[in-house]
Order: sequence, then C-alpha cells, then structure tokens
Amino acid sequence: MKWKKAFSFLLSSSLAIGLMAGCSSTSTSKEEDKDSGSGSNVIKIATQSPLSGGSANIGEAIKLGAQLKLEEEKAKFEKLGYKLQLQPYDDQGDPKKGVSNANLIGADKEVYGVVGHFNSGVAIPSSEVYEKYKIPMVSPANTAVEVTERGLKTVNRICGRDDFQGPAGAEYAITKLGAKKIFIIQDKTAYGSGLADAFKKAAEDQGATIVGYEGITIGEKDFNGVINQVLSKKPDLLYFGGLYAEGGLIIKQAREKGIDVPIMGGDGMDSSGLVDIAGEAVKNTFITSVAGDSSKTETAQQFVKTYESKFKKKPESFSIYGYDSMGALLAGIEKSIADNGGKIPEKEKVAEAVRSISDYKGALTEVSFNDKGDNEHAKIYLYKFDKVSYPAVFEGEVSRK
Ligand code: ABU
Repeated sequence: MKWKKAFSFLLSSSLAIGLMAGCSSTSTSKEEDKDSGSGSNVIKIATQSPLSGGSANIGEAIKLGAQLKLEEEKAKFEKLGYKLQLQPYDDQGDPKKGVSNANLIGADKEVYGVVGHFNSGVAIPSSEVYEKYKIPMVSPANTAVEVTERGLKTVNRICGRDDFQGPAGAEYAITKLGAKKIFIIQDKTAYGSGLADAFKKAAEDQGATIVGYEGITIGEKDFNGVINQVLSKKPDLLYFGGLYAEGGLIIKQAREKGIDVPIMGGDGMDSSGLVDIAGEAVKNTFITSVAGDSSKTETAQQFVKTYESKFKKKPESFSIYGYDSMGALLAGIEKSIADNGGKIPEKEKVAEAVRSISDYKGALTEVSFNDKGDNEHAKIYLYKFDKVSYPAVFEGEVSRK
C-alpha cells in the first residue's frame, strides 16, 4: 500500500492486515413467500440513515445522494417496465430503531434493496433482518470489520474497513506527525472502539507508546474529566475513535484547556458538523476517511453541481457515497432483471446479482465486491483541517493495489 498525492510512503507489511423517517409498510408476507417476487412492477429501495440525532447531517447527506441517483435511473427502469420508488427511513443512529425499520422493510414485498446505514452499530443488527428477508444492502459508510465478517450474503459496502483505516491513520501519525506518545479516547461503539483498537495496535507495532486509553459515551457534552487525564499524560497526539458530535466537543474543550498537539480521528468526524461544533479549535486536526474528495474527478464535480442545484446545500463527503451505493445496488438489480429474461427474479437472486457487481464506475468510486461484500477498490484518504472550513484539505490517499 502507498500513500499518494502530497506524500508517499509504504504502509509496513505488518499493518497490511485485514481487507486490503420512519416509513410504514404494507403487507406481512408468509414465511414461504419471503423470497418471492412481489408480483408488482414497483421496485422500492429503502434508505436507512440517521435523519435525526447527533449524526443527522451525514444521515441526510446519504439519503439525498441515494435519492439523486434513484431519480436519475427512473427513466431507464421505466423502459424495462419497472417503477422505482425511494422509501427513506430514519434509523436515528439507534440499533433498536434500525432493527424495527428493518422489519418493516422486510415485510414489504416491493423493497428490493437498502442503501444504508451510517452507524456500524446499527447496520450490524439491522442487516441480520435483511439477510432473513434476502434483501441486499449496500452501505456507503459502515467501516466496522464485523459488518462483512459474518458471512452474510446480502451485506455489501463500498467504503473501506477499520482494519485498513486504523493502521493507515497510525502510519501517518507516526511517520508524518512524529507522534511517539499517544492518548486514545473512543466512544465505546462497534465503530469507535474497533477503529481505536486497530489504530492502537498499529501504533504500538510501530513503536509508539499509548499513554492513555479511555471511553466516553455518545451524547455526553462535558469531557473535562477525560481531558484532564490527557493533560496529565502530556501526549504528543490525541486520537479519537468516534463521531463528529462528540469529537467536535472534545476538540473544542481540549483546546480550551491548552492542548495544542495534533488531534486525529477517523471518518466518523468527516462532516461539516465537526467544524460547526469545534469552530476555530478544529485547526491542527487530522482525519482519515473512507470518503474521497469530490473535487478530484469530473463526474464527482458534476455530482456536486447537480446536488447543490437540486438540494440548495453543499454535499457532505458521504453524499456521493450514498449516490454510488444506490448506483451499485441498481446496477445489480438491473443485471438480475436482464439475467431473468426481463422479469425481476426472487430476492435471493437479486442479492446474488448485487454481490457479483464488478468494476462498477460510480461518480467517484469504483466498486467490485469480493466474496464477503467488501469493495476491492476501497481507499483510505487523509485530510487536514488547517482552517475553519469543510471539507478539510486533502493530504493523500492509500490503496491496497
Ligand atoms: N464509518 C462511519 C462512522 C460510522 C460507523 O461506521 O459506525
């Protein structure tokens, strides 16, 4: 693996482990009917993302990106004899709500796919339900290793994993930022703890000392207790495994207490919300992300123009991942229809066609799912916040190829 662009170095081989609104529904199907076609010409695609709560701006971005792609594909499916419909659900970033929505999705015979989720801790239990109903899921953002390590045939993601993201961050922290003494905070979720642990192991393997490792709770607002612990350990880098709502407050409160060392985190902090919360304090913050820079390709630039014109707002980094997840999902559905003589097959066959997607060219991403549902083309990107604006400055990327 090589960091590219502004800097370039090899990830050590020891680090190159792992992979490279609450809608209602209609009928409840009988057990034997769960994998049969709906008998209608309506193809519904559900989105599940947090449309309320601390991660709502990313959740909305994923939904809007997916909506844009579905609307662009409507005419093509109309010619095939099918009517595409978007069915957005608000999972609230809450595993219970995600599972409850997933059961509504599973009971709706016209739903043939899901774009979602944002939170791995919501995707993991919700996707057990999609698997039961044989409904393919394509995730734009779930990075926890477990998401695709359970052998589920319906679960896919276009983004990278935390056993790639964590080591990539550690490599950058140590070789580029000179970190030797690192304090780690994580939010005790499947994502936050998994990412922090992957970062920690890689950092230790490269000789850094972890001078503190503490957990916080989602929804907390006052981090002075843990920040006092950071102060007492005098680290030369503070790492946070978690989301922008808590991350923004930790950055702000740490700077208020005089902590001026680099602060680093992962893709859960890749949001304009981080800048809104942290303000000036965001400077000297670094993030790895599984989301690429939308200014880099002509197709992504066109996506940004269309998105801004349609929704009257700037996209988040994950908007285009919602768009490309919908694109890959619909490409699989289209293939399943073609393979079945123009008729949409039972959902199991649709899920197989989605898993078989290879070299799909999205607006920013390229997608080939491996046998676990991971994207072989996924990359990790590094961004630096050196001013109070979003997105942050692109510093480089690392891929496994
Ligand atoms: N990877 C984005 C942060 C959310 C999550 O995976 O849980």
